This record gives sequence, structure tokens and C-alpha cells, in this order.
Amino acid sequence: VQAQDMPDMWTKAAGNNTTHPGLKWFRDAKFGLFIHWGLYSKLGGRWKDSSYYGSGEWLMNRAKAPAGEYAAVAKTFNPQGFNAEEWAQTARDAGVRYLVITAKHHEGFSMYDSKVTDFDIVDASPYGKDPMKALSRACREKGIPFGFYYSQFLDWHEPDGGGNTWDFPKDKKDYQQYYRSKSVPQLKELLTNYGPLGLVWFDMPGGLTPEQTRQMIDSLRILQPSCLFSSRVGHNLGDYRDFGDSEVPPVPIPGAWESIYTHNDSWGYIEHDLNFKSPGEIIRLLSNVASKGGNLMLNVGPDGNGKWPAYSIAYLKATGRWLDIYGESIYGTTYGLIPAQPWGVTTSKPGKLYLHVWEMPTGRQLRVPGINARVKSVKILGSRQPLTWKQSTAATTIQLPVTLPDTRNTVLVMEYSGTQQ
Ligand code: FHN
Repeated sequence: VQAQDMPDMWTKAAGNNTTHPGLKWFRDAKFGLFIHWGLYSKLGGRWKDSSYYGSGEWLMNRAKAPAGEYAAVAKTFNPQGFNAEEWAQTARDAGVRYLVITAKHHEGFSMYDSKVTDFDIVDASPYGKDPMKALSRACREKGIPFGFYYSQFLDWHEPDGGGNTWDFPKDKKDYQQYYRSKSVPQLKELLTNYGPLGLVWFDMPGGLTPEQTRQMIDSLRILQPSCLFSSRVGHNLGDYRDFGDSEVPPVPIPGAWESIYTHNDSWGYIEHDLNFKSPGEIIRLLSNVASKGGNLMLNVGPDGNGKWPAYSIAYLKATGRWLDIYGESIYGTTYGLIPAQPWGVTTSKPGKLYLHVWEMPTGRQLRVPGINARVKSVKILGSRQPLTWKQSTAATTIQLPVTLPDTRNTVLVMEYSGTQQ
């Protein structure tokens, strides 16, 4: 199936701002780290006597916790184990090329020092420090573009915020007032107090017309013209496109876009969720998304003490070790030139086709159809040993060795000259 045969929902332009200065780094980055961290991280999926699985950050909503009672959790939120340098180092070891963290999720609690409200980690919690200052600095020192997730409409703590109808009746809500008094001023704080941001990751738009959304964007844009805004700002006004959660488009998509997955079954920390994707699953997911031309942003959920699940640390570092060898086939690439094959997927750079071999093909004969150019060499990345191949008009067939260095994904680079279709 080719892109032109797919319905609009997949192929619609990825954001409408193709000249934005941030798009270059974003498109080359390919792998981002998402972090959901808030009061829900301390609760870990438990409210009173009930335990919830999945979407830990939705706990307040799922338990219909009264806003006042839920807010009291802040008084015991004291993530002494948080260490910004350690987080940034793990991100580096994982090979991610940007990091996005929740400044405020739907629960309404600000994980940074906000002057707009007292319901924030500095004023309402014994922790009393701004972890976002430390993290933005640590990321900058390690050369990792840093961004904030911000829930601009859903805010279950505020009577005028979107979503909380169990405490605050819907017909009494003034969404405009909410934007004026909290969202927009907070977004301005985030764009002012944390140095240059790579992006702002908006989520779950609502309550604004296209014109109002445009005005909001304009008022924020002047603070940091190089900062990207995600498509969930609403009304197709973002700079790049985010697909739905855990969604990869079935065909290559041009432009700048992102697939978003979480490491286990929840965005926020859930104590009893150990369903972590293995390094092999992450590596194949990353290469699959890259083979369609997009970025993968993978989420981890640190706990209420500021520690990442041990599995997330171990598996992300294992992914980073794979990237140390095969990163050339991910970073700075675009979608592969041929569709997915029984053996795996492809990514490309000018004059190079990267063959991501997930499965040993029958007879160790790797068939690459449709290369309309002269193949010059085929090698396994990380090895100097050239492989033998035979090219015909229909396909190039490569003879693979008996064992491949990495059974999860061994990448071959095929260099060619002349035109490619
Ligand atoms: O409701 C949120 C959810 O909690 C999480 O933050 C995800 C991440 O993409 N975004 C929303 C659902 O799409």
C-alpha cells in the first residue's frame, strides 16, 4: 500500500509550519524520552482501598477523588531520590535525542515553581525545590533538547478547568477564564524561566476556537520563536504531528511527526505494572517508526521518590547500547525506500539503504526488491566484512552469514549509486 492510497487521517500534512527552525533537529532526532511525573506517581495507582491498572496519571479522575482531598497528597510529596544529573545521564545512555516532561498533567499540580498558583511542588510540598530547573539545566549540559508537556485544557483541580465534573458542574465552567488565569500564564512561565526549550508538548485540546488557539500560539511564539509546538495544541495548528497514543502509521509519512508509546501499560507510575517492553521490542518499535519516517517518543514513569523503575533504566540502557552500534541507521534517516518485508524494515539516507533484519530469511537469502540503482556494497553495521550479493532488475539478493550479531535487529547498510525511485 502506498501513501496516496491511504485515507487522509494517515497522510494529512504533518503540521503546517514547514519552515520552522526547530524542525531540522526534531526530524533528525528520531528517539525521544517522555516522562510523566506528578502527584499520581506517589499514589502509584492506589486511591484509598482501590487499586487501578493502566493510566496511573488518570487516578484522580478514575477514583473521582474530591479535588481538596487529592490536593492534600501534595503535602506528603517529597521526591528526595530525584537526581537531575542521573536522569539526564540515563537519557544519554539510552540514546534519546530529546526529553519531554510533564510540567502539569490533568491533575492540575505544577511540577515546577509557579507564581500563578500555590498548587505546585515548591509551595505545596515539603520538597520545596524546583526539579524542572535542575532537569532543564542537566539536559542542556548533556546536549539533550528539553521540552515540557503541558495539559492546557484538562485541569481537575480548578473549577474552570476542563474535565472535573464530579466536583465542579460543567454548566458553571468558564474555560476562557481558565486559559486566561492559569494555562496561558503558566505556559509563559515555562517559556521564560527554563532557558531555550526544544518543544512544548500540548495535550488534549478543548475550549478554544481555531482563532483563539491561533492567538494563544502567537502570544507564546514571541517568547521563543525556535520552540516547536506539538499538534495537540489543537485545530491542526501545531508545528509537527503527533499520532494517537501507541499508534504507528501503516505507511511512510512525509514531514515531521512522532509516535508516542509508554514503556509499560501506564504513563504515570503504577507500582503493580511490570509489563515493560523488552529491549528487543523497543529496538524494533524504534526502527519500525523510523522506517515510516517518524520519531518514537518512549515514556517512563518515575515513582514518587523520583526514581525510575529499574526495568526502565536497564532496558533503556540496553537500547542505547544497540544504538551505539546501529545508531547510524536511525538518527538523521528518513523512511525506507521499500515497504516492510518478511525479514524486517528499511530506513534511508542519500545513497544508503539500511536493512533492519528482524528475522533470518529462509536460506539466509535476504531479498531486497525494487532497487533501481547500482548497488556498490553491502555490509553489516559495526563490521568491516563485506557481504556478497547479486543484483538483478527485480531484486538484490544478499547472502547472510550463519549467525547475525544481533537477533533482535542486525542492520545492514547497502550503498548504491545512481537514481533511486
Ligand atoms: O490523557 C493523556 C494521557 O494521560 C497521557 O498523558 C497521554 C500521552 O500521550 N496523553 C493523553 C491521552 O492521549
